[in-house]
Amino acid sequence: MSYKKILTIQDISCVGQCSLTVALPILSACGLETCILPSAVLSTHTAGFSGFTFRDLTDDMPAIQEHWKKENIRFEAIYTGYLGSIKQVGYVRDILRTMGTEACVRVVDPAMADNGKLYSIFNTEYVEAMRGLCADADILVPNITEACFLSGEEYKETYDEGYIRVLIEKLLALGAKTVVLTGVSYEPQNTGVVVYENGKMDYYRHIKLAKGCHGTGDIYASAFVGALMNGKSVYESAKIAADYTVKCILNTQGDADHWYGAKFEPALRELIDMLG
Ligand code: PXL
Repeated sequence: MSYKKILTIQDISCVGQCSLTVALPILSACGLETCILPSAVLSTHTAGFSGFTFRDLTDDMPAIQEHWKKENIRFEAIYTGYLGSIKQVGYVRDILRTMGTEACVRVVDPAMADNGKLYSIFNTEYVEAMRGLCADADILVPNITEACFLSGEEYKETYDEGYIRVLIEKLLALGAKTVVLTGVSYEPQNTGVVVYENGKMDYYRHIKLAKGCHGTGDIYASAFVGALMNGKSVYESAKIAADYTVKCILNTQGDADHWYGAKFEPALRELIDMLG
């Protein structure tokens, strides 16, 4: 595989095993030169810690982008996650449109919600801005909650394939070309990923662990991009990312002190092995 330079745009939560502190090591382990554009710097993530600091880096973005343009820097993939503000979503859309190589793959994880709820700093205006971002995505990687907010469909705990089909169709209508929908569970003991690509919908089913972990959406999306940029198909990448995420949750289960994230580092070797 050729050496690839990719860009990921998401926050630095200094403590909490999510966003860039997860994406950077995972993507590097996958053999990719990983450039970063921090959307914000927080002392911790926002899910469970109280009193976290938040420095929004929106206003730094245009100058950073201008400098990269002057230096003729372009990326073979751009992967976006948790962003800092509505204004920033506009800057990120411009980066997606202008900073890729000709073959650039644009992966958008609309990281803004889980378990039926928006993360604490976001509101309906932010959801509207994220709908716009979907139009610039080659591949959209939402969880079910995010898919509901983006599509305007009601969030449900139990559902059938018809409901998932409607979610996917509405996400495609927003402009995403390919959708990888995570956390799709048709039965209590299993969950899985629905991959919609080129008019075809596939499902990869895997075990559902009793208790999930915070940050697994970021682990999943990072491993997905890592596999994809190693030449795996969208479906194969979705499967590798799911298997890796399950291993990370298994590593963490039973450790009550580790409530804030998943122990993804000990399983990196297995992820590298899965890439072959
Ligand atoms: O994992 C998603 C995420 C990323 N970054 C920050 C978060 C969260 C989820 O709560 O708070 C700052």
